[in-house]
Amino acid sequence: MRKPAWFFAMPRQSLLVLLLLAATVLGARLLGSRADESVQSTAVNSLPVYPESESRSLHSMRFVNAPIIDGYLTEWPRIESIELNRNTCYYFSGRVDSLDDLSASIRSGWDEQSLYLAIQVTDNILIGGDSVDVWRDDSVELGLDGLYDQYPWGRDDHQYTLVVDGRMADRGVPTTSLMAKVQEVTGGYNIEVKIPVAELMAGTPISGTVMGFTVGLHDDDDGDNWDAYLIWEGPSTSSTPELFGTLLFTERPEDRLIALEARLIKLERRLQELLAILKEFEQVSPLQ
Ligand SMILES: [Ca+2]
Ligand SMILES: [Ca+2]
Ligand SMILES: [Ca+2]
Ligand SMILES: [Ca+2]
Repeated sequence: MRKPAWFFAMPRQSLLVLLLLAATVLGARLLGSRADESVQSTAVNSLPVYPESESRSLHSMRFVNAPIIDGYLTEWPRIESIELNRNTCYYFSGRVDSLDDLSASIRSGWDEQSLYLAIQVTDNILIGGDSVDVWRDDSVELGLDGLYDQYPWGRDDHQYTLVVDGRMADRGVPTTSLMAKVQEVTGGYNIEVKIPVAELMAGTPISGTVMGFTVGLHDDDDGDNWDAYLIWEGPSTSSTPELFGTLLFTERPEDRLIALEARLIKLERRLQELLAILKEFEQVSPLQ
């Protein structure tokens, strides 16, 4: 690549100062990150490592390795979960005979690109595909207020429906934005879903990001319309984000360390690139 004239005209001292400045800026950014890490570590450490889900909030755990979206949940750690049933829900309609009839366990994880959910639904009779409307069959609804602004109609707001037969919708309209897989199991079905962060917020989440969140469960045991509907937090999964619970993005200190190491490797590569440029400059332009 040809270098501009000013590059050759630049005295060696100035060039070294420039490189030093670049290294200082990169170092400062890294140290800043470390400072942030320290503050955030304190926040994380003040929480139990894997607490039971408290009312109205679920901790979403940072994943170093993204789960494979195949409906099998064996790679998911035993992290905090929401236990959703007729006794724990905020809203309930219809008839639920027992926990075997309708209940669910929900876990969540995240990385910089995606939000992940593992949903294990207990439902003794599975009905999918007999109704056109996704909410009239066995299905899970995820209500998300990505910006946590408690306004329900922004681009950050979604009501994703995942049906036992694999259909996916956003506010009842079929969507291809998600990656999800359903596996029927004895006594119910499991769903593994990956939601692009870009659907929910600008930029990337960090430990400490908060989103409005709730989960709904529809049960159909005899075809036609649903028989029961329950919601974790709020009377609706689409229009009442002010009554949603929250999803709290967090990470374990050991995962934070792995992420920091990856950033250090990146920084080292960038410094190597700068040094290579300096070496090339010295070879091309004799310095005073
Ligand atoms: Ca999996
Ligand atoms: Ca919103
Ligand atoms: Ca059912
Ligand atoms: Ca139905």
